[in-house]
Amino acid sequence: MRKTGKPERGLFELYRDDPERADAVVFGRRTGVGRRGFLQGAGLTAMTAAVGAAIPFADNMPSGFIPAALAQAAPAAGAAPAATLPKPLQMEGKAGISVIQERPLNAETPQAMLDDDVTPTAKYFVRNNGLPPEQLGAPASWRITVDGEVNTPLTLTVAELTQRFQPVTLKLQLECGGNGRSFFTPEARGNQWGNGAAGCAEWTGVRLRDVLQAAGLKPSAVYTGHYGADKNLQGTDAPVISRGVRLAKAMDETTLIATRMNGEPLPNIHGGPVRLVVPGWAGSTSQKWLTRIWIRDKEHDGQGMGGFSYRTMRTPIVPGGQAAEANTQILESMPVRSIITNPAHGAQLAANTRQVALRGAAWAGDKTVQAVHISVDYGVTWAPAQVAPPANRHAWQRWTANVTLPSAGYYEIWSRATDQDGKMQPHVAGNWNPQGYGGNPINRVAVLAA
Ligand SMILES: Nc1nc2c(c(=O)[nH]1)N[C@H]1C(S)=C(S)[C@@H](COP(=O)(O)O)O[C@H]1N2
Ligand SMILES: [Mo]
Repeated sequence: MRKTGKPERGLFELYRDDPERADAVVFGRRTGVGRRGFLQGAGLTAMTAAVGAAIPFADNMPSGFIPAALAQAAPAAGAAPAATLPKPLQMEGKAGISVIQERPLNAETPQAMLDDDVTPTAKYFVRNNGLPPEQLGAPASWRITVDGEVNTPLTLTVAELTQRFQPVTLKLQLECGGNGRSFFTPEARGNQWGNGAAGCAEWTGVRLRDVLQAAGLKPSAVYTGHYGADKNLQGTDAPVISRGVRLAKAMDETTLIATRMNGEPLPNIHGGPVRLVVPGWAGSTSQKWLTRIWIRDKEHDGQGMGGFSYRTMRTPIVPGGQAAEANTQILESMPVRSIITNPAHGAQLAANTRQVALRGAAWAGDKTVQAVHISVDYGVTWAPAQVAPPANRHAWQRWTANVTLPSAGYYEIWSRATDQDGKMQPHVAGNWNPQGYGGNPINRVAVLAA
């Protein structure tokens, strides 16, 4: 959309506010009018000025390409001090986390802060659809109910839960269904997450499977429905969010009812005293402040399972176009994704740096990651990274790679993961859907080498 009456500003602002016009300035073409070729002449001069350095691989930049330095804002230099954050984030010591929304509270981890093998709680993203319960009482006396298609409905206190069932500790990767939403064009509805609505913490709890077996599943049991104690923003009694999973996922031995996170009692902000952890599936299935698991004889139809919420297209539609509800399916296992956690996007490398040691993470919902490939020349050549196996099933995988930059200048480091079935991250977020789930384009980090 052209904004009229404004003077031409820096290319960064132009790309942010009017990418089509910026594209025309840099590449000398108007969108929809056909391609004029590669970046050159005045376009190259403008792009070089905009990114602040020579562009050694400029010849490889395709027409219409928006440099990551211009398309994705770099995090502000220096981590945001905790004191400037909303109270609940301050209390958890989440310095440096990026607040996306204050009510309900939503905050993502800047990608470079996901550099730990196991994500510390102080860095872990927060995704609330409503208001966390305030009066918790004694955590051990919190009750959860299991009912529905079971032989013996159960009501268990957290103390009973942890005494009666075998404790399990696993590193499990959780990701919001909307992670990567900001990469969709046109913009999809919802929090504009980058890649940081994800993390891999160490969770301790009991297997949901063990609890369901104790209740005894009837043959009619096919699905779960999850309920929590948070309050909606409208002040009514309607559940904030109530998702569920197919029984097979509920019975997976890595699906936990968790009471501890990274060796500590589960903090309130992450659902304490007790939550579900359904690794690899859209984070909305991992009910926080868990109060009830309703075993159902059909797909659950709770808050957040209808309309376009947590639903993706069965067959692709024109991006931004009209979507039919009948053409949607509930979001389950998340698609393959890789992130570069070192260096940070926007990093200025020390003078004469030509070898860069990269670190990152990759995960693929229920699948494992088979490979991560790296390119520093806009995708013309790709080299494999060293990908570690997951610490346990459904943990994310860490990867490392070394790249050589031929000279000083502006570079983009790209990472692209491939899952065990050979599915790769696409160049741009694909299968557009109204609420922007499953956006997993290749990761691009801009760096300047002096
Ligand atoms: N009760 C309840 N559980 C919830 C939510 C919520 O709003 N209420 N949000 C869900 C969503 S969408 C995600 S991505 C994860 C986020 O967990 P976190 O805040 O611990 O990172 O919690 C899920 N569980
Ligand atoms: Mo989410």
